[in-house]
Amino acid sequence: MPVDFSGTWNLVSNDNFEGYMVALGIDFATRKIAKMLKPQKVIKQDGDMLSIHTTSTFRDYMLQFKIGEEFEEDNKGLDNRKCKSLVTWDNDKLVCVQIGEKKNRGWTHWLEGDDLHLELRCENQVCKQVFKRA
Ligand code: VLZ
Repeated sequence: MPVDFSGTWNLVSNDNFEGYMVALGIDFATRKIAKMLKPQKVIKQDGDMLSIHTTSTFRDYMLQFKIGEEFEEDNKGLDNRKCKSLVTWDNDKLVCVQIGEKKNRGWTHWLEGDDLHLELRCENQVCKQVFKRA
């Protein structure tokens, strides 16, 4: 296992979350609330098993998966579109491909110094988030 993402992480920057939400078709009122949020991620990594719990004052999103094994993702509370998701290692980066209605959908996590980085992709939009340990 090249990297351990386990820990509690607080959002410190969020570049183009608006564009990402527009690409996902999130409505205006929800976007207005969501872009003010400072979500926290609680990540538990145990071998190939991962859980990523994103929490905020508005909505939470829980993801559990095994690296290398495709799973159904419901995106409940986000855009609610189901997709087939697969998370794999690309060197020290954890890459998720979310196959479904939206083109080029997925995300990548990696560590840089003490920070957790996340790139969220949908269609032609890229959101870049940085988290620091709580
Ligand atoms: O993260 O796909 O860490 O799922 C934002 C919740 C959660 C706030 C964003 C409410 C999840 C938003 C991003 C309302 C529209 C994501 C993955 C990588 C794990």
